[in-house]
Amino acid sequence: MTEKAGGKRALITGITGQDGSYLAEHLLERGYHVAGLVRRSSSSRLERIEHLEGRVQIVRGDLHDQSSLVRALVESRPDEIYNLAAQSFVPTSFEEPVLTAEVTAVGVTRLLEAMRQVAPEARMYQASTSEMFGQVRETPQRESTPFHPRSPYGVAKVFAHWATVNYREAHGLFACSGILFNHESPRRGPEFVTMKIARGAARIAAGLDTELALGNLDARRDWGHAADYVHAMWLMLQREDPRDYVIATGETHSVREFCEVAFGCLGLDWKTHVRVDPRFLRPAEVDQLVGDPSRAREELGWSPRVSFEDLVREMTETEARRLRGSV
Ligand code: NAP
Ligand code: F7E
Repeated sequence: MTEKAGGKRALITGITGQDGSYLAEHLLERGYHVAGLVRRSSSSRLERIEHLEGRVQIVRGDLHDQSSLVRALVESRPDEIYNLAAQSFVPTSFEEPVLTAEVTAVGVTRLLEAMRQVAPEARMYQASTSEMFGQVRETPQRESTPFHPRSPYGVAKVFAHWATVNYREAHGLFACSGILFNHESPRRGPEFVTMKIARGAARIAAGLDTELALGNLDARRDWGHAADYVHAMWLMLQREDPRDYVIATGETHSVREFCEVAFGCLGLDWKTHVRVDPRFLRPAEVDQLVGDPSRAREELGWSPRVSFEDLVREMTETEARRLRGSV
C-alpha cells in the first residue's frame, strides 16, 4: 500500500478533538489537502490544532444542521470524509440523552445524506466504538460480536453504525466504520479517566493536591494510543471495498492498574491518594472490554505500536512537564 497520497482532499469532522488533531497531522504528512468542520462557539476551540494553523482549511458547520453539512462538502470537495464529531463523553450522554442522539446518531444520517446528494464518489469513515458491545456477549469482541450498548452514547453509536451500513448497501456509498476501542494520548479530554489519573497524579506529585476521587476502579478497558488508531482509519479508506474493522490492542487493564502505573512512574503509591467517590459511578456500566484486531492485522496490515505502560507513562510525564511549564 502506498504511503504517499499527494493531491487527495479530506474533510475531518471533529478536527478540534483528540483524534481529529492526530488525523489532521497524519493526512498532512501524506500530502493531503485537509479541511476541518468546526462549529461556532463563543471562544476558540482550536487549541489542539493551533500548531497546524494555515495548513488546514476551516469550514464552519454543525452536525445539527443539514445545510451546513452540504455547504461544507461543496466547499471542501473531499475525496475522503472522516466523521469523528460526536458528543463522546459517556456520563454526559446519561444527562443529555436527546442531544447525544441528535449529534452522535442522527447527525451521522445528516452527513451521509449530504454525502449522497453532493459527494457520492467520496469515501466515508464513521467513528464507531467498543461501547456498542457494552454488556459483552463474547470475549474478545470482534466484528461479528452482537451489540448490547449500556448508555445513550452507545445506543446512538449503534444507530450511526447501522446507518453507515445501510447507506453502503442501499445507495452504494463507500462508507465504513472502525469499531475503535479506547484510545488515549496527552491530548485526551480532561474528564476521561486516563487523563484524570495522569493529571491527578502529576498534581499530587507537585504538591498541588493530596487526593484524587474516581469511580469504578474495577472497570477494564483495552487502551491504545490515538496516534496508532488514526493510522487505521486512513488504511480503511485506502481499501478497494468498504469494510468494518475492530481496532484494539487485544490487552485489557483495570482502572486500578492504570493508577498503579501512573502514580508509580512519579514515585507515588496510588493507594495513599485515590479514593472512590460514588458520584463517578454510572447508572449502567461497561465492566470489561477487550478487542480482537485480527481482521485489521490480516487485511490492513495494522497493529498497535505503543504498549499500555508506555501510554500511561507518556500521559503522566507530559502532565508533570505541563505543570512545570515546560510543554
Ligand atoms: P472528542 O475529543 O470528544 O472530540 C469530539 C469532536 O466532535 C470535537 O471536535 C467536537 O467539537 C466535535 N463535535 C461535537 N459536537 C459537534 C457538533 N454538533 N457538530 C460538529 N462537531 C461536533 O472525541 P475523540 O476522543 O477525538 O473521538 C473521536 C470520535 O471517535 C468520536 O466520534 C468518538 O465518539 C469516537 N470514539 C472515540 C474513542 C476514544 O477512545 N477516543 C473510541 C471509539 C470511538 P468541539 O471541539 O467544538 O467540542
Ligand atoms: O471511562 C471508569 C468508567 O470515561 C473508562 C470514550 O472515548 O471510550 C471512552 O468511553 C472507565 C469506565 O471512557 C472514573 O466507569 C472510573 O468504566 O475514560 P472513560 P469510556 O466510558 O470507556 C469509548 C471507547 C468511547 O467511544 C467514548 O467516546 O473508567 N471510571 N472512575 C471513570 N471514568 C471517568 N470518566 N471518570 C472517573 O472518575
